[in-house]
Amino acid sequence: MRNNFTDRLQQLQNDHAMLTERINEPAEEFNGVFRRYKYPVLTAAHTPVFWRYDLDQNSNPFLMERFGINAVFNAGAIKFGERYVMVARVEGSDRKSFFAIAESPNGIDRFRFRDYPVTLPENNDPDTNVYDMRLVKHEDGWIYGLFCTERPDQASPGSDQSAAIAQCGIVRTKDLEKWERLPDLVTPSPQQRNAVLHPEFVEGKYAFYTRPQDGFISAGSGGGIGFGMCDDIENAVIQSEKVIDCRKYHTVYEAKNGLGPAPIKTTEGWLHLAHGVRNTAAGLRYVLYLFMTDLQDVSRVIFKPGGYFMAPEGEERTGDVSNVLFSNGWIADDDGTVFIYYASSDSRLHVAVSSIAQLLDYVKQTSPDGFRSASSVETLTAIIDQNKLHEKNEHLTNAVSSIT
Ligand code: M1P
Repeated sequence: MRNNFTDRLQQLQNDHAMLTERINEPAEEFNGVFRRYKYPVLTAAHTPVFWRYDLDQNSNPFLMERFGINAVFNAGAIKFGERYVMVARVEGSDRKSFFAIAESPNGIDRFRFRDYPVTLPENNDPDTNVYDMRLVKHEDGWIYGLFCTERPDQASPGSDQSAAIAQCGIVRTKDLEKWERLPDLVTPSPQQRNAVLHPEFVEGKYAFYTRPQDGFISAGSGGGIGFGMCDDIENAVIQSEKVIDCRKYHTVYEAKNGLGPAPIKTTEGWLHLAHGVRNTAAGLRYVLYLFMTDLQDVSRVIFKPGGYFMAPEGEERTGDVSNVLFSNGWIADDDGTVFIYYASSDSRLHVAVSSIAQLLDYVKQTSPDGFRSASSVETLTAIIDQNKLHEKNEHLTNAVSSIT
């Protein structure tokens, strides 16, 4: 028995070390916009062995898990000094999520969890479940974390144990160690998920992207990416939300949508990454899309390519909630590299790498959604015409140069 315990523990520790020290490799496939990486950057198996097991043979003679981790997904991300840091959503086997910080030296591999998860301060209304933190370094000097706090819906009949209210919780920190909890964001909407803080003041106010929604799951009469402002982040009340990117019939964001991470500022506008949801016979399908807003009027969409930017592929398509890609974290490095952290099927976290130049090219040069099949054919015909003309010109140039 003794050997068995020791051997198994050694094996667990070796496996964990191999996983967390493994060098990631770029995937072969490249679409010109981003490149996926072969291995997920964080999974349940990345959580420390000493989180999951009691390592004392006397109290755990069978070396069994004492704390099950179901999934690691939907992480906020930030560059902190030279480290690439994620605040991941870790979900236990009891379905409760919590936040834990993992850090990497290069943004693509060797993410390691800190020894302890984040002990999140609470306000007077305790959170039942917390998830999907958006991290943003605001120009006021604080790093803010906006997340979803979920509590039971007291107004619903007692027989319905799934009725919940989602609201936006707010914490802030300077060092990613000590967190200060602020009152939850107040908006006109009965439900609030996917709220994001804009990194700069707008007209001297704090600006938020929101997602007005009637129900916990369903957008109802609401939905769309909203925008609102408030004077005081320590008591954040948004009096009115305007929808800046709405749901639309027969698009990839027909059922609902929500902003991902805080936008990235470029010389040409603010780049936004969002998720769009549509309903299918196989259930909801979540994909990622990009758009850009104006530098002066941050709530004005100036470019929005049609369709999705990224959709679940291969193994990404299966997991706890299958057919889902979700992102609430990306990091723009000083050299223009962009690390996009996305989760697949509410189960694991991946990285895809792009650059500001590629993302700008993509948002500016990809045709917008024409909302009808005929308009898709028009767009495609124009591309084919242009390529045929280009081919003809190449032939002519080659013919002329072979004569001269
Ligand atoms: O299960 C898919 C996603 O569902 C929710 O997102 P949304 O509010 O847009 O429907 C969130 O619970 C998210 O965490 C989850 O990944």
